[in-house]
Amino acid sequence: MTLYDDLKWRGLIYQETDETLRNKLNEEQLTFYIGTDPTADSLHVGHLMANLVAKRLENHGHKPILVIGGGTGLIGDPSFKADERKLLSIEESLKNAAGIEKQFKGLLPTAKVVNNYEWLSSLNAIEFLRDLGKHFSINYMMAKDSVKSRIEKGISFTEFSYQIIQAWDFEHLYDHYHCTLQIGGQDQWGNITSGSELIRRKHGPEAKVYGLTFPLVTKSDGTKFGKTESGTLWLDPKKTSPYEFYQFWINTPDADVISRLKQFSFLSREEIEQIEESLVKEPEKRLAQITLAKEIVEMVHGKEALKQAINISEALFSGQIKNLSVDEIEMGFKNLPSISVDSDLSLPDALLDLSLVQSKREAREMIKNNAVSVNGEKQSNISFLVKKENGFGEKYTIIRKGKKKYGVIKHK
Ligand code: 629
Repeated sequence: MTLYDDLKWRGLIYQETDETLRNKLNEEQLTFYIGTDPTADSLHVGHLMANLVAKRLENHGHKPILVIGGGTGLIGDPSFKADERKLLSIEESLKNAAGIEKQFKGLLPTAKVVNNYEWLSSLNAIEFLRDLGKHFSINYMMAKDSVKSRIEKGISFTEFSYQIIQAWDFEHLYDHYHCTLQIGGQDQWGNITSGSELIRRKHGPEAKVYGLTFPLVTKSDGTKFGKTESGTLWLDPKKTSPYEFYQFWINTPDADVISRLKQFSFLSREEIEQIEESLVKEPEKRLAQITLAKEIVEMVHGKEALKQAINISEALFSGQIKNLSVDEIEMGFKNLPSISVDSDLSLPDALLDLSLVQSKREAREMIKNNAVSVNGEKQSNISFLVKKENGFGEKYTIIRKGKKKYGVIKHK
Protein backbone atom coordinates (compact mmCIF):
# COMPACT_ATOMS: atom_id res chain seq x y z
CA MET A 1 0.00 0.00 0.00
CA THR A 2 1.28 3.50 -0.79
CA LEU A 3 1.75 6.07 1.96
CA TYR A 4 -1.20 8.06 0.71
CA ASP A 5 -3.49 5.03 0.60
CA ASP A 6 -2.34 4.02 4.06
CA LEU A 7 -3.14 7.48 5.46
CA LYS A 8 -6.48 7.42 3.69
CA TRP A 9 -7.30 3.95 5.02
CA ARG A 10 -6.44 5.08 8.55
CA GLY A 11 -8.83 8.01 8.23
CA LEU A 12 -6.00 10.50 8.53
CA ILE A 13 -6.75 12.65 5.53
CA TYR A 14 -9.24 15.47 5.74
CA GLN A 15 -8.14 18.13 3.26
CA GLU A 16 -5.25 18.50 0.84
CA THR A 17 -4.32 21.61 -1.12
CA ASP A 18 -4.17 19.74 -4.40
CA GLU A 19 -4.29 16.32 -5.96
CA THR A 20 -0.67 16.26 -7.06
CA LEU A 21 0.38 15.95 -3.40
CA ARG A 22 -0.51 12.24 -3.53
CA ASN A 23 2.24 11.37 -5.94
CA LYS A 24 4.70 13.63 -4.17
CA LEU A 25 3.97 11.88 -0.89
CA ASN A 26 4.33 8.46 -2.42
CA GLU A 27 7.35 9.06 -4.61
CA GLU A 28 9.45 11.97 -3.40
CA GLN A 29 11.28 13.00 -0.25
CA LEU A 30 9.69 16.15 1.11
CA THR A 31 10.67 18.34 4.00
CA PHE A 32 7.47 19.04 5.91
CA TYR A 33 6.46 20.68 9.17
CA ILE A 34 3.88 20.73 11.89
CA GLY A 35 3.61 23.40 14.56
CA THR A 36 2.44 23.34 18.16
CA ASP A 37 1.92 26.34 20.42
CA PRO A 38 3.26 25.92 23.96
CA THR A 39 -0.06 26.70 25.66
CA ALA A 40 0.67 24.09 28.35
CA ASP A 41 3.82 22.41 29.65
CA SER A 42 2.84 19.07 28.12
CA LEU A 43 1.35 17.68 24.95
CA HIS A 44 -1.95 15.79 25.17
CA VAL A 45 -3.49 12.94 23.20
CA GLY A 46 -4.73 15.31 20.47
CA HIS A 47 -1.14 16.30 19.81
CA LEU A 48 -0.10 12.69 19.98
CA MET A 49 -2.06 11.78 16.88
CA ALA A 50 -0.65 14.79 15.04
CA ASN A 51 2.91 13.77 15.87
CA LEU A 52 2.22 10.20 14.88
CA VAL A 53 1.09 11.43 11.46
CA ALA A 54 4.46 13.17 11.24
CA LYS A 55 6.13 9.92 12.23
CA ARG A 56 4.24 8.04 9.51
CA LEU A 57 5.57 10.48 6.93
CA GLU A 58 9.06 10.22 8.43
CA ASN A 59 8.94 6.42 8.29
CA HIS A 60 8.27 6.77 4.61
CA GLY A 61 11.38 8.92 4.08
CA HIS A 62 10.03 12.46 4.45
CA LYS A 63 11.90 14.89 6.68
CA PRO A 64 9.99 16.40 9.60
CA ILE A 65 10.49 19.79 11.19
CA LEU A 66 8.64 20.27 14.45
CA VAL A 67 7.95 23.91 15.18
CA ILE A 68 7.39 24.97 18.75
CA GLY A 69 5.31 28.10 18.64
CA GLY A 70 7.20 30.11 21.22
CA GLY A 71 6.31 33.22 19.19
CA THR A 72 2.86 32.29 17.90
CA GLY A 73 1.91 31.07 21.38
CA LEU A 74 2.33 34.66 22.57
CA ILE A 75 -0.28 35.79 20.01
CA GLY A 76 -2.98 33.09 20.33
CA ASP A 77 -4.53 31.05 17.52
CA PRO A 78 -8.28 31.79 17.20
CA SER A 79 -8.87 28.57 15.17
CA PHE A 80 -11.74 26.52 16.60
CA LYS A 81 -11.78 28.68 19.73
CA ALA A 82 -15.05 30.34 20.71
CA ASP A 83 -13.40 32.97 22.87
CA GLU A 84 -10.38 35.19 22.96
CA ARG A 85 -7.46 33.43 24.65
CA LYS A 86 -5.73 34.61 27.78
CA LEU A 87 -2.28 35.91 26.83
CA LEU A 88 0.62 33.67 27.85
CA SER A 89 3.55 35.37 29.54
CA ILE A 90 6.96 34.98 27.92
CA GLU A 91 8.14 33.03 30.98
CA GLU A 92 5.22 30.59 30.72
CA SER A 93 5.76 30.19 27.01
CA LEU A 94 9.45 29.39 27.51
CA LYS A 95 8.81 26.96 30.33
CA ASN A 96 6.07 25.20 28.37
CA ALA A 97 8.22 25.09 25.25
CA ALA A 98 10.93 23.21 27.15
CA GLY A 99 8.44 20.56 28.33
CA ILE A 100 7.03 20.09 24.85
CA GLU A 101 10.43 19.92 23.21
CA LYS A 102 11.39 17.00 25.44
CA GLN A 103 8.24 15.14 24.44
CA PHE A 104 8.79 15.81 20.75
CA LYS A 105 12.27 14.32 21.02
CA GLY A 106 10.84 11.25 22.70
CA LEU A 107 8.30 10.70 19.95
CA LEU A 108 10.37 11.72 16.94
CA PRO A 109 14.01 11.48 18.02
CA THR A 110 15.43 12.35 14.62
CA ALA A 111 13.17 15.29 13.75
CA LYS A 112 14.48 18.82 13.56
CA VAL A 113 12.93 20.93 16.31
CA VAL A 114 12.86 24.72 16.00
CA ASN A 115 11.18 27.45 18.00
CA ASN A 116 9.52 30.23 15.98
CA TYR A 117 10.35 32.74 18.71
CA GLU A 118 13.77 32.70 17.04
CA TRP A 119 12.57 34.55 13.95
CA LEU A 120 9.26 36.04 15.08
CA SER A 121 10.75 37.99 17.96
CA SER A 122 12.80 40.17 15.65
CA LEU A 123 10.03 41.03 13.19
CA ASN A 124 9.34 44.76 13.45
CA ALA A 125 6.08 46.61 12.90
CA ILE A 126 7.11 48.15 9.60
CA GLU A 127 8.19 44.82 8.12
CA PHE A 128 5.06 43.20 9.44
CA LEU A 129 2.77 45.73 7.79
CA ARG A 130 4.74 46.30 4.56
CA ASP A 131 6.29 42.93 3.75
CA LEU A 132 3.61 40.62 5.08
CA GLY A 133 0.43 42.66 5.48
CA LYS A 134 0.44 43.79 1.84
CA HIS A 135 -0.02 40.20 0.70
CA PHE A 136 -3.24 39.69 2.64
CA SER A 137 -6.51 41.36 1.85
CA ILE A 138 -8.81 41.94 4.79
CA ASN A 139 -11.51 40.18 2.78
CA TYR A 140 -9.36 37.07 2.45
CA MET A 141 -8.52 37.08 6.14
CA MET A 142 -12.14 37.61 7.19
CA ALA A 143 -13.26 34.66 5.11
CA LYS A 144 -11.28 32.21 7.26
CA ASP A 145 -13.45 30.12 9.58
CA SER A 146 -11.27 31.09 12.53
CA VAL A 147 -12.19 34.75 12.00
CA LYS A 148 -15.67 34.42 10.48
CA SER A 149 -16.93 32.41 13.42
CA ARG A 150 -15.79 35.12 15.81
CA ILE A 151 -17.17 38.21 14.09
CA GLU A 152 -20.29 38.35 16.27
CA LYS A 153 -18.54 37.68 19.56
CA GLY A 154 -15.54 39.78 18.70
CA ILE A 155 -11.89 39.09 17.94
CA SER A 156 -8.86 41.18 18.79
CA PHE A 157 -6.53 42.48 16.11
CA THR A 158 -3.94 40.26 17.78
CA GLU A 159 -5.73 36.97 17.13
CA PHE A 160 -7.03 38.25 13.79
CA SER A 161 -3.39 38.62 12.70
CA TYR A 162 -2.37 35.13 13.85
CA GLN A 163 -2.83 33.64 10.39
CA ILE A 164 -0.25 36.05 8.94
CA ILE A 165 2.28 35.02 11.56
CA GLN A 166 1.79 31.29 10.96
CA ALA A 167 1.91 31.99 7.22
CA TRP A 168 5.25 33.68 7.66
CA ASP A 169 6.55 30.62 9.50
CA PHE A 170 5.76 28.46 6.50
CA GLU A 171 7.53 30.94 4.25
CA HIS A 172 10.50 31.09 6.60
CA LEU A 173 10.81 27.29 6.59
CA TYR A 174 10.36 27.21 2.82
CA ASP A 175 13.18 29.72 2.47
CA HIS A 176 15.57 28.18 4.98
CA TYR A 177 14.95 24.46 4.67
CA HIS A 178 13.03 24.09 1.45
CA CYS A 179 10.07 22.91 3.46
CA THR A 180 7.24 22.37 0.98
CA LEU A 181 4.49 20.78 3.05
CA GLN A 182 2.69 21.79 6.21
CA ILE A 183 0.46 19.32 7.99
CA GLY A 184 -1.96 19.82 10.87
CA GLY A 185 -5.40 19.02 12.18
CA GLN A 186 -8.47 20.24 10.35
CA ASP A 187 -8.57 23.31 12.58
CA GLN A 188 -5.31 24.40 10.93
CA TRP A 189 -6.57 24.49 7.34
CA GLY A 190 -7.05 28.25 7.29
CA ASN A 191 -3.58 28.96 8.67
CA ILE A 192 -1.94 26.44 6.38
CA THR A 193 -3.56 27.87 3.25
CA SER A 194 -2.61 31.41 4.33
CA GLY A 195 0.97 30.15 4.31
CA SER A 196 0.85 28.62 0.85
CA GLU A 197 -0.83 31.82 -0.36
CA LEU A 198 1.97 33.96 1.08
CA ILE A 199 4.64 31.75 -0.49
CA ARG A 200 2.89 31.94 -3.86
CA ARG A 201 2.62 35.73 -3.60
CA LYS A 202 6.25 36.21 -2.60
CA HIS A 203 7.94 33.52 -4.65
CA GLY A 204 5.68 33.16 -7.67
CA PRO A 205 3.74 30.16 -8.96
CA GLU A 206 6.83 27.99 -9.49
CA ALA A 207 7.21 27.86 -5.68
CA LYS A 208 4.99 24.86 -5.21
CA VAL A 209 4.01 24.06 -1.64
CA TYR A 210 1.33 21.85 -0.14
CA GLY A 211 -0.96 21.54 2.84
CA LEU A 212 -2.53 18.46 4.35
CA THR A 213 -4.92 18.16 7.28
CA PHE A 214 -6.25 15.24 9.26
CA PRO A 215 -9.67 15.11 10.89
CA LEU A 216 -10.23 15.77 14.57
CA VAL A 217 -10.62 12.55 16.53
CA THR A 218 -14.31 11.97 17.19
CA LYS A 219 -16.09 9.58 19.52
CA SER A 220 -19.13 7.57 18.56
CA ASP A 221 -21.03 8.82 21.63
CA GLY A 222 -20.47 12.44 20.64
CA THR A 223 -18.41 13.44 23.69
CA LYS A 224 -14.99 15.05 23.39
CA PHE A 225 -12.04 12.74 22.78
CA GLY A 226 -9.08 12.88 25.14
CA LYS A 227 -10.89 13.99 28.28
CA THR A 228 -11.79 11.88 31.28
CA GLU A 229 -13.52 12.84 34.54
CA SER A 230 -10.13 13.85 35.84
CA GLY A 231 -9.54 16.16 32.87
CA THR A 232 -7.23 16.26 29.87
CA LEU A 233 -5.11 13.23 29.06
CA TRP A 234 -1.53 14.50 29.09
CA LEU A 235 1.58 12.77 27.81
CA ASP A 236 3.60 13.95 30.81
CA PRO A 237 3.62 11.02 33.26
CA LYS A 238 3.60 13.47 36.17
CA LYS A 239 0.32 14.96 34.97
CA THR A 240 -1.33 11.73 33.78
CA SER A 241 0.23 8.57 35.16
CA PRO A 242 1.07 5.77 32.71
CA TYR A 243 -1.51 3.67 34.59
CA GLU A 244 -4.24 6.25 34.02
CA PHE A 245 -3.13 6.55 30.42
CA TYR A 246 -3.30 2.78 30.02
CA GLN A 247 -6.79 2.74 31.56
CA PHE A 248 -7.95 5.39 29.10
CA TRP A 249 -7.04 3.22 26.10
CA ILE A 250 -8.22 -0.03 27.67
CA ASN A 251 -11.65 1.55 28.18
CA THR A 252 -12.09 2.49 24.52
CA PRO A 253 -15.63 1.47 23.46
CA ASP A 254 -15.93 -1.33 20.90
CA ALA A 255 -17.46 1.16 18.47
CA ASP A 256 -14.29 3.28 18.44
CA VAL A 257 -11.45 0.86 19.03
CA ILE A 258 -10.70 -0.06 15.42
CA SER A 259 -10.51 3.60 14.38
CA ARG A 260 -8.15 4.24 17.28
CA LEU A 261 -5.89 1.37 16.20
CA LYS A 262 -5.76 2.84 12.72
CA GLN A 263 -5.11 6.40 13.88
CA PHE A 264 -2.74 5.75 16.77
CA SER A 265 -0.93 2.48 16.20
CA PHE A 266 1.66 1.41 13.67
CA LEU A 267 0.12 -2.03 13.23
CA SER A 268 -0.37 -2.97 9.61
CA ARG A 269 -3.69 -3.19 7.83
CA GLU A 270 -3.54 -7.00 7.99
CA GLU A 271 -2.91 -6.97 11.73
CA ILE A 272 -5.71 -4.53 12.39
CA GLU A 273 -8.12 -6.50 10.23
CA GLN A 274 -7.35 -9.64 12.24
CA ILE A 275 -8.01 -7.79 15.47
CA GLU A 276 -11.27 -6.57 13.98
CA GLU A 277 -12.28 -10.16 13.38
CA SER A 278 -11.59 -10.98 16.99
CA LEU A 279 -13.69 -7.99 18.03
CA VAL A 280 -16.63 -9.37 16.07
CA LYS A 281 -16.24 -13.02 17.07
CA GLU A 282 -15.00 -12.79 20.64
CA PRO A 283 -15.46 -9.24 21.91
CA GLU A 284 -15.26 -10.46 25.53
CA LYS A 285 -11.53 -11.07 25.02
CA ARG A 286 -11.02 -7.33 24.42
CA LEU A 287 -8.04 -8.09 22.22
CA ALA A 288 -8.49 -4.79 20.35
CA GLN A 289 -8.47 -2.68 23.51
CA ILE A 290 -5.58 -4.59 25.06
CA THR A 291 -3.50 -4.29 21.91
CA LEU A 292 -4.28 -0.59 21.58
CA ALA A 293 -3.37 0.16 25.20
CA LYS A 294 -0.14 -1.80 24.99
CA GLU A 295 0.98 -0.22 21.72
CA ILE A 296 0.36 3.32 22.83
CA VAL A 297 1.57 3.14 26.42
CA GLU A 298 4.80 1.53 25.27
CA MET A 299 5.27 4.11 22.54
CA VAL A 300 4.72 7.07 24.88
CA HIS A 301 6.07 5.83 28.22
CA GLY A 302 8.26 2.83 27.38
CA LYS A 303 8.30 -0.87 28.21
CA GLU A 304 8.85 -0.53 31.97
CA ALA A 305 5.95 1.86 32.47
CA LEU A 306 3.73 -0.43 30.42
CA LYS A 307 4.66 -3.38 32.60
CA GLN A 308 3.90 -1.36 35.69
CA ALA A 309 0.52 -0.20 34.32
CA ILE A 310 -0.46 -3.78 33.55
CA ASN A 311 0.77 -4.87 36.96
CA ILE A 312 -1.37 -2.25 38.74
CA SER A 313 -4.41 -3.11 36.62
CA GLU A 314 -4.08 -6.80 37.41
CA ALA A 315 -3.57 -6.14 41.11
CA LEU A 316 -6.68 -3.99 41.28
CA PHE A 317 -8.70 -6.52 39.37
CA SER A 318 -7.66 -9.49 41.49
CA GLY A 319 -7.38 -7.66 44.78
CA GLN A 320 -3.77 -8.82 45.25
CA ILE A 321 -2.42 -5.40 46.00
CA LYS A 322 -0.06 -6.29 48.86
CA ASN A 323 3.07 -6.07 46.75
CA LEU A 324 2.36 -2.74 45.10
CA SER A 325 4.70 0.14 45.91
CA VAL A 326 3.44 3.41 47.38
CA ASP A 327 3.83 5.02 43.93
CA GLU A 328 1.79 2.28 42.33
CA ILE A 329 -0.89 2.63 44.99
CA GLU A 330 -0.99 6.36 44.30
CA MET A 331 -1.42 5.79 40.55
CA GLY A 332 -3.91 2.99 40.83
CA PHE A 333 -6.19 4.60 43.37
CA LYS A 334 -5.97 8.23 42.36
CA ASN A 335 -9.52 8.48 41.08
CA LEU A 336 -11.25 6.23 43.61
CA PRO A 337 -13.36 7.44 46.55
CA SER A 338 -11.20 8.57 49.44
CA ILE A 339 -11.32 10.19 52.87
CA SER A 340 -8.58 11.80 54.92
CA VAL A 341 -8.23 10.87 58.59
CA ASP A 342 -5.88 11.93 61.38
CA SER A 343 -6.50 9.08 63.85
CA ASP A 344 -7.28 5.36 64.00
CA LEU A 345 -10.63 4.34 62.61
CA SER A 346 -12.75 1.23 63.10
CA LEU A 347 -13.28 -0.82 59.97
CA PRO A 348 -17.09 -0.40 60.00
CA ASP A 349 -16.62 3.38 60.30
CA ALA A 350 -14.14 3.31 57.44
CA LEU A 351 -16.60 1.46 55.20
CA LEU A 352 -19.39 3.86 56.08
CA ASP A 353 -17.31 7.03 55.69
CA LEU A 354 -16.14 5.83 52.28
CA SER A 355 -19.81 5.23 51.32
CA LEU A 356 -19.00 1.62 50.52
CA VAL A 357 -22.01 0.66 52.71
CA GLN A 358 -25.26 2.34 53.74
CA SER A 359 -25.09 1.60 57.47
CA LYS A 360 -22.83 0.28 60.21
CA ARG A 361 -25.04 -2.78 60.39
CA GLU A 362 -24.38 -3.51 56.73
CA ALA A 363 -20.67 -2.88 57.34
CA ARG A 364 -20.56 -5.47 60.10
CA GLU A 365 -22.45 -8.00 57.94
CA MET A 366 -20.03 -7.51 55.11
CA ILE A 367 -17.00 -7.92 57.35
CA LYS A 368 -18.41 -11.07 58.98
CA ASN A 369 -19.20 -12.51 55.56
CA ASN A 370 -15.57 -12.18 54.51
CA ALA A 371 -16.37 -9.60 51.84
CA VAL A 372 -13.96 -6.94 53.06
CA SER A 373 -10.19 -6.68 52.62
CA VAL A 374 -7.75 -4.20 54.05
CA ASN A 375 -4.53 -3.63 52.10
CA GLY A 376 -5.10 -6.83 50.16
CA GLU A 377 -5.91 -9.07 53.12
CA LYS A 378 -9.34 -10.39 54.09
CA GLN A 379 -10.50 -8.93 57.39
CA SER A 380 -13.37 -10.61 59.24
CA ASN A 381 -12.93 -8.98 62.61
CA ILE A 382 -15.54 -6.24 63.11
CA SER A 383 -13.43 -4.48 65.73
CA PHE A 384 -10.39 -4.22 63.43
CA LEU A 385 -8.75 -0.80 63.61
CA VAL A 386 -7.38 0.99 60.57
CA LYS A 387 -4.05 2.47 61.62
CA LYS A 388 -1.62 4.80 59.88
CA GLU A 389 1.35 2.60 60.71
CA ASN A 390 -0.14 -0.33 58.76
CA GLY A 391 -0.82 1.74 55.66
CA PHE A 392 1.21 1.74 52.44
CA GLY A 393 4.10 4.06 53.25
CA GLU A 394 2.07 5.02 56.34
CA LYS A 395 0.04 7.07 53.86
CA TYR A 396 -2.76 4.95 52.42
CA THR A 397 -5.01 2.17 53.61
CA ILE A 398 -6.94 0.48 50.84
CA ILE A 399 -10.33 -0.98 51.68
CA ARG A 400 -12.01 -3.33 49.26
CA LYS A 401 -15.64 -4.41 49.44
CA GLY A 402 -16.66 -7.36 47.30
CA LYS A 403 -14.79 -7.72 44.04
CA LYS A 404 -15.07 -4.28 42.54
CA LYS A 405 -15.53 -1.56 45.15
CA TYR A 406 -12.48 0.18 46.54
CA GLY A 407 -11.97 3.09 48.86
CA VAL A 408 -8.82 4.87 50.00
CA ILE A 409 -8.09 6.14 53.47
CA LYS A 410 -5.45 8.83 53.41
CA HIS A 411 -3.55 9.17 56.67
CA LYS A 412 -2.63 12.74 57.51
C1 629 B 1 3.08 27.93 14.24
C2 629 B 1 2.18 27.47 15.19
C3 629 B 1 3.13 27.31 13.00
C4 629 B 1 2.32 26.24 12.71
C5 629 B 1 1.42 25.79 13.67
C6 629 B 1 1.35 26.40 14.91
C7 629 B 1 0.40 25.91 15.95
C8 629 B 1 -1.05 25.95 15.48
C9 629 B 1 -1.93 25.30 16.58
N1 629 B 1 -1.88 23.96 16.68
C10 629 B 1 -2.53 23.23 17.76
C11 629 B 1 -1.78 23.40 19.05
O1 629 B 1 -0.74 24.06 19.05
O2 629 B 1 -2.61 25.97 17.31
N2 629 B 1 -1.53 27.28 15.21
O3 629 B 1 -2.27 22.86 20.05
C12 629 B 1 -2.63 21.72 17.38
N3 629 B 1 -1.40 21.21 16.77
C13 629 B 1 -1.51 19.83 16.27
C14 629 B 1 -2.62 19.70 15.27
C15 629 B 1 -3.93 20.13 15.88
C16 629 B 1 -3.79 21.56 16.42
O4 629 B 1 -0.35 21.30 17.65
O5 629 B 1 -2.37 20.49 14.14
O6 629 B 1 -4.92 20.11 14.87
C17 629 B 1 -4.35 19.14 16.95
O7 629 B 1 -4.50 17.88 16.42
O8 629 B 1 -4.99 21.95 17.09
O9 629 B 1 3.99 27.76 12.07
